[in-house]
Amino acid sequence: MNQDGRIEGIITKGVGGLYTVRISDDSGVKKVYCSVRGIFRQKDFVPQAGDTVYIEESGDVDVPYVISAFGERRNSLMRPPLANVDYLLLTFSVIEPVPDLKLLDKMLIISGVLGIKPVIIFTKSDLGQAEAETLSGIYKAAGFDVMISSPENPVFKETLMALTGSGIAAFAGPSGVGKSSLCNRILGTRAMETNEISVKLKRGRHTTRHCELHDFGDGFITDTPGFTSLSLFELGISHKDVCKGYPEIMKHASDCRYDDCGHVGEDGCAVDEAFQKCMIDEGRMQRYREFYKELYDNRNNYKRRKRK
Ligand SMILES: Nc1nc2c(ncn2[C@@H]2O[C@H](COP(=O)(O)OP(=O)(O)OP(=O)(O)O)[C@@H](O)[C@H]2O)c(=O)[nH]1
Ligand SMILES: [Mg+2]
Ligand SMILES: [Zn+2]
Repeated sequence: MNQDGRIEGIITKGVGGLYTVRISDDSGVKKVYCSVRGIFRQKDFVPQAGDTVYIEESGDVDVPYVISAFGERRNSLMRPPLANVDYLLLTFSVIEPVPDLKLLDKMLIISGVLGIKPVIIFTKSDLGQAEAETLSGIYKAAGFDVMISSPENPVFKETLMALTGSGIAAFAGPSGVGKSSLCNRILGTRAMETNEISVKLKRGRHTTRHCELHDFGDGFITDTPGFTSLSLFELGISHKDVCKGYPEIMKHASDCRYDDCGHVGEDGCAVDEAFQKCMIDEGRMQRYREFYKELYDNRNNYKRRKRK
């Protein structure tokens, strides 16, 4: 408890304006239900799982506490909807659904911009061992931590725990890739309903709708709802930030002739030179250039519209 009588906690789940907050006091760790003071609703501020909060007794038997203050956020994500994320477990199946590498690269850019450590997990290697190995090779060579998972050889709890330490780790990725299945195995529960894919829709009935932080080692892990689209422009990401998702490009950037080189065909570009020598994967390079050009054009169109 703080001097002013407030108790510090962390939101582990929020549904319909009611929040579960994990607190620890002399009697140990417990989870309590909380509402949130009206002032935060008026400000259009949306509390998220992962938020540090300060709570007070409300006097209401059904919802015994109220959140009266929030700690500063290190970061906040819309997809998945979470705050203070330390690790994103970017989960993509190698087959069914086929991996959307543009989405994966966008998530890597966002991780880089927000200072979140990404860990890539390619699932369903039982359906495509060769595909899993190819993809894993590409992303490992780029400089990322990559794991391969199948029902027979899932990602081990201990391996993941050693990586994520005391932080907040969140699964993220498209629907139907196996996030909930893996989360259940790691936590040893059936807490997350999994999504049995219907053959026709290739979408399941038990698609995840909420985030909920579960104790994991000294930190937390959460399953999250799947998503299929993401706009870097709408998230305010600049063309200059795209390289933050491409460590293999950043590695060469300091050798480019111009300090502000965009690595999109300039003279004396050391990244292009490395690419010509096959030191950078072709697909990754193409996606980098596509995002860079798209964001550069969007910015200029936006400026032009503002001038009118
Ligand atoms: N063959 C195979 N199937 C898997 C694997 N992992 C999960 N599945 C199946 O894929 C389907 C979707 O799994 P979920 O865990 O519900 O997927 P999800 O990513 O949580 O989906 P959303 O909640 O909609 O985002 C289920 O039928 C799982 O049994 C895997 O490694 N191999
Ligand atoms: Mg799920
Ligand atoms: Zn360059």
